[in-house]
Amino acid sequence: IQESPKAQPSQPSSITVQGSTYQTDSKWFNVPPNVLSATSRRLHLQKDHPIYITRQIIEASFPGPTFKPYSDLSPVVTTHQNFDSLGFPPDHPGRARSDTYYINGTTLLRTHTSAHQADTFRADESDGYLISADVYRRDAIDSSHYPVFHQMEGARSWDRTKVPNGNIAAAVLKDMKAIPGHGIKVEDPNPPFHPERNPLQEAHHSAAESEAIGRHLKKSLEAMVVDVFSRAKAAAFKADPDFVDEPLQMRWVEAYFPFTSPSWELEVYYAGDWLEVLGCGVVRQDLYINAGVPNKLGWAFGIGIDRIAMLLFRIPDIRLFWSQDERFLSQFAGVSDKLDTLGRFVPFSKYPPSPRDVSFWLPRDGDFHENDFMEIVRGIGGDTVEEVKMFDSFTHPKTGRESRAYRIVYRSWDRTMTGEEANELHEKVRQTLTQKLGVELR
Ligand code: FA5
Ligand code: MG
Repeated sequence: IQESPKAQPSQPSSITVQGSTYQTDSKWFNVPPNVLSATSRRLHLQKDHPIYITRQIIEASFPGPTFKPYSDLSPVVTTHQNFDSLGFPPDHPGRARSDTYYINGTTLLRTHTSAHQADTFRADESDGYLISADVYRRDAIDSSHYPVFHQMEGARSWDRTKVPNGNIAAAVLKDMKAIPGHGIKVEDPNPPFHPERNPLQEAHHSAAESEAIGRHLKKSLEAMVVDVFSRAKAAAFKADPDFVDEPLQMRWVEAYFPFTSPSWELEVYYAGDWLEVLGCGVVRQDLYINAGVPNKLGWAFGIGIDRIAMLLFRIPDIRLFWSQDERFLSQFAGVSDKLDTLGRFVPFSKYPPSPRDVSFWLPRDGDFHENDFMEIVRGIGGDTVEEVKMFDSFTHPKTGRESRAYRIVYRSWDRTMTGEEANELHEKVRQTLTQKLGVELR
């Protein structure tokens, strides 16, 4: 059978996720088999898995009854839940099929736990919530990015009609006293809000209210990261009393999200680089208004659980979480029931990498999305692909065509790969690129 260029992976007419069946639509469906099968793994619910343990530890910083935990919401949501309810404009790039896994035109695999914000603000009467879940994104391939990962959404609200004298700022600052302090200097050169980059929601919040909520938010999240690090340090000392750790370094960076303002991201210094661990901000008042609770206001955050787990256990590569190898899983046995037995991950010896390069001319119609390329590589190489990186690109001065060169590093975590095996995978990648993306190999 001859495959037509850019043909989609053979498409089932319906798929079943967590026991529910959904009709697919040939214009939108783009979920490859490896991603679809990951919907049943639910690592955040698998006792003693490092993602589960990390969830437990983060949840300990946001205890009940103030925060109500949820961890069993289906990954299949509507475009309304994932985007519209949060104020994403119709042309937002995150909606593109190059970035998001669609089942049909109105149904997708959630790209973030924020997809449940609007519903939870509407249904939940408590002062706060935590939502842990698997999320799905077409994205780059390297040691901290994987198409399936885990997030925890947290939100904390105050009700104007329920605080003394309706004074939100005072109530928030009073509640802030309950958050453990720390002596660590955090880089935060950002003003509490900025008229263009990070505006105060003037129609709804006073400067004092927004500032108090922002301070409560940052203090809560810093306390959580400090707690994670002190547990990681204790684990390391147990393993090696001479252990000397790098001091914890954190910094706040201004950010933009359609559903918070002002907004920030928190970065932690890890393995020689700043690693973004979460996004957060003061909730857009429209969300509360649309949820029928206009008197509430507060903050929300979304944290990458996998990234925190990497910091906690010093796990060097995000693919390891998907390993079913006993040498990996047995290292965490029993920890969920006794968090103080937490140990540090002992990496199994690294196998040699097999880097292979591929260079090609982009299609003449200019229709090339890097994530399509990433997915083909992942679809063929699976978890043996460690990293895909562009190392050269240029435009031909006469023809105007663009050429790209990528390095693909093949390396398994559980076994030695032969050079031949890498060659075979790479050859298959090269062929598939021409068939499916219409590129011309060089
Ligand atoms: C969001 O997803 C927002 N929903 C976060 C948010 C929630 C903001 C509530 C405001 C209020 P972002 O795309 O930056 O934001 O992702 C949040 C975190 O998920 C990142 O900081 C990172 O830790 C993690 N993350 C993002 N992409 C990946 C990936 N491909 N693999 C692993 N972790 C990832
Ligand atoms: Mg981000």
